Amino acid sequence: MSTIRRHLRGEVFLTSLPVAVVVSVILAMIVVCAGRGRPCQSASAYGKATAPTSDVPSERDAPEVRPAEPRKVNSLGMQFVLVSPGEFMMGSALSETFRGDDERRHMVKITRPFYLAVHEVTVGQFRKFVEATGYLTEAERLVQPGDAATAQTDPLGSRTWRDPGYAHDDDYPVTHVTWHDAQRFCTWLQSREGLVYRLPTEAEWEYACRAGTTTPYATGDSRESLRGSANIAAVPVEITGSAQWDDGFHFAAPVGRFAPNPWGLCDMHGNVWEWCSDWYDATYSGGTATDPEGPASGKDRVMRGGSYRLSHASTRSANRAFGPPHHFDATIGFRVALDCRGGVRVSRDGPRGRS
Ligand SMILES: [Ca+2]
Ligand SMILES: [Ca+2]
Repeated sequence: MSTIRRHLRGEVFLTSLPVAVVVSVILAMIVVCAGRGRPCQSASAYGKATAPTSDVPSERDAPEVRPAEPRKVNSLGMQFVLVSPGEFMMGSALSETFRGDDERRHMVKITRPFYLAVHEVTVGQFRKFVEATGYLTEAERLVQPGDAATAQTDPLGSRTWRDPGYAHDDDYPVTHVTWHDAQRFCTWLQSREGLVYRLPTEAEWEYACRAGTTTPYATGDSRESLRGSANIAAVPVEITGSAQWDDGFHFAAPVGRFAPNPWGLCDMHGNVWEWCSDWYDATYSGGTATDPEGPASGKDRVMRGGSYRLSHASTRSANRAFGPPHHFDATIGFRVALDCRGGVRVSRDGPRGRS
């Protein structure tokens, strides 16, 4: 189909890299399937995993976070901005370039304020979680050093958050984390601070990404508008017909290296994909247009924002991607939301705010 051809022609191309790295990236591209670069790697490539449940706390109350402060910093040093209620047009206009069929434009109301992390969760923050709990990510439990099968599937994808396959430090976004891993991090943070940490819903994510804008990107209409605001992939002029993109990073960049959006959030466009709490549904069904939370069940979880491995097409505010909740690779991370309301409801899937 045309969308797949578009992806193979133009979505990813990293230049000025060692041959081995380029080969690795091309192999990685093969496992990124569907129209606009959706990392929907099948479960079979990594084997099956079951969501760990041993450290899920039981239901209990938590102190209320009053949404009075426009910014907060938690005990890990994570910065948050207050996202106020409002309404916006979710999805994309029919005329939007690179638009997907699952981006039906519709009004969404966000009635509850929440805090959203300024940055993607970093390696250093995730390390504190691991050191405190002894947690092993699903990638660590599945990936065996020298495992020929996983190495052939995706040389970078078969690594773990400890060694993502490129130079990094604690300020880089954590990668190779599954949706389950992200939930465990939220559960731990909730236990540590007695506050409701969770993944943002898909609607909350797009609302915050747009930050009041209606253009394909919070920065404007074009790839050029993203300059200085997003870490995306270089795309050669022979593919796009326009100038090659160079933002200084072939792989992930330390969080916050690029300019924030109008609401103070960094890397909503690009750097690493971000898991959302919702099950994916192509029609946005399963919820009303007021504080929608997605379908009650499903096969894949939503991820948003594109990554350093894909072009501007995948980092559009409305672009939707998805993958099995046990999927991981070198381009997937997450950011967390903090509820403004008291009370914690913990399910097998992780913490959610009380309605
Ligand atoms: Ca880049
Ligand atoms: Ca991102």
